[in-house]
Amino acid sequence: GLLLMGCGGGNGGGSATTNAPKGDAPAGVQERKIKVGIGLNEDHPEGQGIKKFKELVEQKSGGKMQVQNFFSATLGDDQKMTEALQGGLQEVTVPSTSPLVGMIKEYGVFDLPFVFNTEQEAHAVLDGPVGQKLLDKLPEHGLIGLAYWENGFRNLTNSKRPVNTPQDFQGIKLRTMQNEIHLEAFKALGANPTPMAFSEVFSALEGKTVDGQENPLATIKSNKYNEVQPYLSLTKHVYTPFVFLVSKKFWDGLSPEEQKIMKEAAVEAGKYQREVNFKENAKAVEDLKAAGMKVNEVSDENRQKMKEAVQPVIDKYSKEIGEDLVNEMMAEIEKARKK
Ligand code: KDG
Repeated sequence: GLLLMGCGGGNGGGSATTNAPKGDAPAGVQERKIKVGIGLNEDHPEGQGIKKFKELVEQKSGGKMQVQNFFSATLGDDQKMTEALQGGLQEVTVPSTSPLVGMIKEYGVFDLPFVFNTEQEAHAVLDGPVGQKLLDKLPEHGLIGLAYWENGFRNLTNSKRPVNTPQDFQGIKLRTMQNEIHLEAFKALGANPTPMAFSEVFSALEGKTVDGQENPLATIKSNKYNEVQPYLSLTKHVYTPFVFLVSKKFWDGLSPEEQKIMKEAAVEAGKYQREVNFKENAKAVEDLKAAGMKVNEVSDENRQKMKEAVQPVIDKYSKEIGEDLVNEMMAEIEKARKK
């Protein structure tokens, strides 16, 4: 399970710094090598998050636990890295939850379109009992989930036209993540979606294999999609998170002290990562406009019409995922809205 046992009260040499001699490591901490891989690059808030994770783990372990970060899918895409964790060939990855849905259908709650209105609502669900229930499903698949990080609200870019209404999706060839709810939702809107691993997206856009893609602003900016996509439409059609995954094979070999260091670092770096993401998002639209993109807002009325177009998909997948879980999530969102 995810509970950290035997941590006792103190954390030994918890005040050790990165440069501390290895002898100062807290009790129960050995030399460890931790390979962390993500699909995004090091400027992206997720990249900054794993840099923070490295700093924290090395600090808390007195330099004994060494983290090596790999950006831009150099170790592979989300699915491949997740499999590498299951096989014990890689220690950590922080993928979108969406490609995990083929393995654990309940993660599909985060793929239902037009469910969250704000980041705060999403955080309340992710950091509450629904989020924990989903993390608890990972160990039987050889994975340990330590925290949710933020990817965020996804927006549409394309080379055809500004998208304001459901009709505007008509015929747009769209890359989606490898997730059937996304595929079905974009089909319902009249687009022509095709699933593709993240690392292939830029060249697919550049070579016009697809007309568009959808991702949070920070990704559109850090991956320079503005160079190959003239239109950005602020559809905010779905909020998808990242989940911080550790190989269970690796985790089970760690001492309780080492597990505590990993867990604390993943949670602390996650808080930092959400802040970086928030700041990045706040200025991304201006930056992308300055880089030449034509940006359009989508009115509440048109967002509502888009939601109506995908409602059959929401209904279908709410049943498949399990209506109890979906209802529990909706109740959590309502609670967060009243705050
Ligand atoms: O590092 C995460 C990326 O690999 C990926 O999850 C980004 O949202 C993403 C996408 O569109 O594939």
